[in-house]
Amino acid sequence: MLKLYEHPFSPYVQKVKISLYEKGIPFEAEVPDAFSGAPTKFGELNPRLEVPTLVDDGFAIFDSTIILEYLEEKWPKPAMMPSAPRDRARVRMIEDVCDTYYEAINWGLMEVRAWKRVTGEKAAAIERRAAEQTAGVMRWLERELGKSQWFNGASFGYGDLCVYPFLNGSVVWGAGPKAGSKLAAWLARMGERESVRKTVAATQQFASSMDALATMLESGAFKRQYRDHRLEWMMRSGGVEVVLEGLRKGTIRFSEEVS
Ligand SMILES: N[C@@H](CCC(=O)N[C@@H](CS)C(=O)NCC(=O)O)C(=O)O
Repeated sequence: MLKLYEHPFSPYVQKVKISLYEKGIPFEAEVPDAFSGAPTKFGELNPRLEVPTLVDDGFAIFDSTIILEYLEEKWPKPAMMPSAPRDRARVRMIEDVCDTYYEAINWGLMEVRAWKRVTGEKAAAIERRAAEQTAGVMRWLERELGKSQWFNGASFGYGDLCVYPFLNGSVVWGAGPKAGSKLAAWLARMGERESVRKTVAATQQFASSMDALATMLESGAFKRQYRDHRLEWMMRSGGVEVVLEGLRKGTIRFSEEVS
């Protein structure tokens, strides 16, 4: 059986889970011991120490986009990817914006609100930047949706499962789409799908752990990964001091060096 190393909160994991459920592929899920940044057995499967990591009969694959491609190629039915080359390019662009731009906004809010990297006026200023950026990305998504019911085109698919985890992240932070908007209607349609319901239900078991995060960060149990777009987000959104403080305290890490 496929094994998915995951964390239910991870939007990248959620993309993969929605696809697995939609395709009806059985899998077992495990949260790895990976988030302190210290070397563990998990590092042999994924040197980046990231989830999702999918293991198929001893073959380990990292990165949600690569995993989704693998699933599509090995289990082509039902297809998640649209068939027309333009639509395929379009949904891949939507995925890229969500993975490398939208994700950082929700991640940054978590750094401030849950991990409590900053408080008071400094936190409020960073949150204001996040609110502006969220509104912007939602305007962009509304345009991408256009008159369609689905990001994928005529029916649900890849474009939709790539947007959902990020838009739902905004909902979790109290910044969901405006009532009555096209995006709100799309979100409601997504919420009716069993694949989405199961994926979201799995987050519940970890919901209560949110309160302890700031203390756990101080204890060294977590070393947060400030890689590429996340680092850029923190720098551009007023969090230079957050980065410097995290480096001083050793509570942040960058991408692993390949060797
Ligand atoms: N590009 C990767 C990103 C995966 C990623 O960033 N995963 C996060 C969880 S959302 C992670 O495992 N971070 C490790 C850490 O924070 O230590 C993908 O698409 O799978």
